Amino acid sequence: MKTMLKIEKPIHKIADKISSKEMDAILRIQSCALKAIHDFMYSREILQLMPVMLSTITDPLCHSVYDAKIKYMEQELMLTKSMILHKQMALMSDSRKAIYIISPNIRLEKEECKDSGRHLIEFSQVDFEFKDVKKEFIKDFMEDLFISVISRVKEDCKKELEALGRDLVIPTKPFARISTKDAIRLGEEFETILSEKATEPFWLLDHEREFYDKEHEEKSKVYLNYDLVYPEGFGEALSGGEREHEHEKIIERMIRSGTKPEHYTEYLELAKHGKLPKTAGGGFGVERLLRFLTGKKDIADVCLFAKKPGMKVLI
Ligand code: ASN
Repeated sequence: MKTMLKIEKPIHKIADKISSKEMDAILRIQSCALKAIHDFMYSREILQLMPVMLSTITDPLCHSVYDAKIKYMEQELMLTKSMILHKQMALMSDSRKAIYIISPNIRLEKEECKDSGRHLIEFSQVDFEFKDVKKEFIKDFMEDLFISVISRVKEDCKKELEALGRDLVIPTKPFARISTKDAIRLGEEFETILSEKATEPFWLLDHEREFYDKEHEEKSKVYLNYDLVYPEGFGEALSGGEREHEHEKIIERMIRSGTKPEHYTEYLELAKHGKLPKTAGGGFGVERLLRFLTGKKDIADVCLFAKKPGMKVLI
């Protein structure tokens, strides 16, 4: 990897940010939002798991990033980009119906997205997965979760929101649903255009991501996927979908997307023996949620130790 890393701020400016009153307010809102998420998950009997951070496999992602690998003795291990495949495997037990993880992810993003305001090379997502449910169930679940988080923050963090000049609106269910097949008429930047116009969160549906996406039974190239998008230009909040679990279909999809099956030997072995359950789920970034809740333009402003693409890591 060529090193052309820039220094965003001198270390004393970073120290000012870390110790600021504004950061106190932001962290209090983060704490409140996480508590609301845990309470909601507990009330729905969703089991919390601990994160997987190293494995032989991880999410290949549908956009290109630098690989993050470490060598442990004779083995190369990947740092987790998302726990999607492990979430599916964690539901192999008959009695386990739903799980979630506050999952740290490493995605060594290309420099191009350094000014997006919403990319970090290290972040955490709230990653959840259910067995034997369809996409409508997940959307309904997520809408309830999102409304409960906003309501709690509005109620418990009045002082902090006021200090940040943020007025949060509690959205109404059901959120609007838009097929990406229709949205694409607005051009490549359809997500940004729609997000900037929107005053409430909405769903973008049907697009392709990776070999783990389930394809519509009758409509080819329509996938049972959903992205939740924040209003006011804050962009993508969550991505998720119903998952493919049948060996032959996974292989077919890997071949279609140029993914090498030999990199996923044990995972595919489980699929071949019919061990992979039928699941659906999604994940939303904690820092992106906090950026939305606090109304900050730059995601780095809501993190104590932000690591932005293309920037030198100082501490
Ligand atoms: N967590 C996402 C999902 O469950 C995957 C991702 O973040 N790439 O679909």
